Amino acid sequence: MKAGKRMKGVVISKPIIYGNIATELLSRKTEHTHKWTVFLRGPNEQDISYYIHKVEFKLHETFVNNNRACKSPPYEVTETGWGEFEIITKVYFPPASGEKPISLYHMLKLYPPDTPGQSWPKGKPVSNFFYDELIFSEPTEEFFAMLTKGSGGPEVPLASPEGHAFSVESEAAECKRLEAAVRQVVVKHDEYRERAHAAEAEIATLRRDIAALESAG
Ligand code: SLL
Repeated sequence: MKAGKRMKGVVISKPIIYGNIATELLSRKTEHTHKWTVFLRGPNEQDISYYIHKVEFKLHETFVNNNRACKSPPYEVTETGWGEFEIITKVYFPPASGEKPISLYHMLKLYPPDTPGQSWPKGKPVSNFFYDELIFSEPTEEFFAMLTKGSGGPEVPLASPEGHAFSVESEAAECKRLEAAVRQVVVKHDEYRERAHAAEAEIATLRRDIAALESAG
């Protein structure tokens, strides 16, 4: 289908969460060590299928039928396996959108982070997922209508209740942390510049002393 007229100057962004959770298999019948799920979803668990045509998850070649397609939600694949690898998640949009598919790259994580002195509780799931935004620049009129239909609810939760890692509140907290880090960098930068000036002045004095000693000798 040929895509229709594009809307000049319009940009729409859609929040998403993608990544994986994994749990260690405590009783093993094969060489498989973990059960995992890789997923793409809305940050508020909301329906995102109204602007998505299909999602493909490309797994490692060691998996049977390693290209898994989901034509409807949930956009996820659950498997068991023994190793970590990069999963390519290809998101397709409706034909009327005229949009090319978008590829997201995710490293499947099975093992908990190294925390010296602390052991990871047996059976506790490991998770590795990210907040991102799909940006649609100058969508077609048809796609604009789909993108703005939605479910009407908030796309990103305001606060972070249990299980919601990403919210307007956590974004504001992250901004504050980044601002504090920038302020610290500026302070350190000034401090090092002053030290460099002092060292340069000292070098100049020492050079003068050497020159004076040499001419005296
Ligand atoms: C590694 N480079 O060596 C990675 C590859 C591949 C993981 C990991 C297959 C499971 C099955 C599976 O888990 N592959 O046999 O169905 O760690």
